[in-house]
Amino acid sequence: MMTKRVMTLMVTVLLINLFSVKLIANSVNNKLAWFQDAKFGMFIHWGVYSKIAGEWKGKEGYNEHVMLYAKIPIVEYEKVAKTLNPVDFNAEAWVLAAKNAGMKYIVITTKHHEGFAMYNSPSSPYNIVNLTDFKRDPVKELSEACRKLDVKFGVYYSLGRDWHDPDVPTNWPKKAGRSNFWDYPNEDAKDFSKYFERKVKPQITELITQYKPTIVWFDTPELISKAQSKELKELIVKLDPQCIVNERVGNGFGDYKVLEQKGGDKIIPGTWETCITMSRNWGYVKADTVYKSTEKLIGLLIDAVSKGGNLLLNVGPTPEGIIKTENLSRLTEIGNWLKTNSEAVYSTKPWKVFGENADSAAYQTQQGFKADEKDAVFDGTPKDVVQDIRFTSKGSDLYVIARSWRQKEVLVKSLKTNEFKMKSVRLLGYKGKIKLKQTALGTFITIPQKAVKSIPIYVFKIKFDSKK
Ligand code: FHN
Repeated sequence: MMTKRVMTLMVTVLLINLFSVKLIANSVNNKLAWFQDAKFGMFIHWGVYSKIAGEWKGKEGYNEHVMLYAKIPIVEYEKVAKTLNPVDFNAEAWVLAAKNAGMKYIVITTKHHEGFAMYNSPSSPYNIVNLTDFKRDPVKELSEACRKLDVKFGVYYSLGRDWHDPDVPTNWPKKAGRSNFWDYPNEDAKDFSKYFERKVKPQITELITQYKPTIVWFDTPELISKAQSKELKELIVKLDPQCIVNERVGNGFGDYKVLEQKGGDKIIPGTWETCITMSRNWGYVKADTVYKSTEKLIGLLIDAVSKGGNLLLNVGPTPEGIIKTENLSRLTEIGNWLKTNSEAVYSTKPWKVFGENADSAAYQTQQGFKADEKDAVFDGTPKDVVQDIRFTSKGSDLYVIARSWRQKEVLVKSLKTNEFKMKSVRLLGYKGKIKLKQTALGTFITIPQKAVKSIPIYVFKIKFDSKK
């Protein structure tokens, strides 16, 4: 028979455990709060592959995976690495481009699958400061520019692929599918733990201690063990408890989910981000001319936010350190759109539904509807610029976002007379009165002719009298 004292002790221990779990959960939520409000960031893919620019020995069609697809021997790839010299690199210019676009954070590739460190890595001499004539540390300069301009700074790190290291086996999409089997043919001899101890832990430690990132963005964690993911996450938390880690640290130890080259198809609970290219590739590819329109890019941002997520939009700077005009012009236009409409994006939450998609009838009868966007084969993002509606909310206010709307009238089926009594409706960026008619079908909102924009994405802010 358990004594009263033992039972009291057990209940106390249980309560302490419950309280500490709640504390940990709260601390994770607190450190994610800025990220959940930020909604929009810049992804930068920049490495030796940028110098190769998609063309190797006269053959085109490559991208940041060129070392793998062209089976470039390490000794040859190192020769290219030595020539990297981004003389036009200007960290503040990059950060200003992001900030002016309305982006709140930047994540840069500090080591992609090629294994080359784009920063001063004391633990690995295969890095830009040590090996090239550039001699400067671009990651240091970017982190300092971010701090100066109040943009959060994040580091991307390729965890389960490193084509410069002899001990990185892979299993995607099959055994050795993403390994360096041309320099290191014996896949079974590769010991991930040696790479993990020799390169991963020292480089993550130096990245955090040298640059104090607020995000560690891991990639391709395919063969990392649960214990290693846990050890890596604990190492980061120990070095900086405020640093957030994406789910690609592996085995469920991340702080937030990642989608890639696609949007969610529903409201996704928890904290998440989708990363999407502005053109066809992540890294700079000379022949890449397939850029998404600004209308499409804003549509992708709105779609992610309406489902509770962030958009990490990618640019691939040139080997000289320039963000291309095609990127900069779109970033400026996105920033201009956000100057008018940002209250419908930042610090918002999903509404009861994420939106209303164009029904096929309405879709077919669109006058002057823009032809399908010809997107890159590599992208999973929707191929069309579709006229539809997305919702975001802030407190009791509702934002109705009519995307790619080319008709005079917007029908919001979710706002039927018998469900909501509206106190006010206004079109962001337009001072005049908005005409609307509430019916049992939904609410018809007229877009004033004077308010028609070249980028037809309109935000109506609705305040409610009271919900019935
Ligand atoms: O193979 C990489 C790819 O090059 C790029 O870095 C993307 C970005 O999320 N991640 C991997 C593909 O999932």
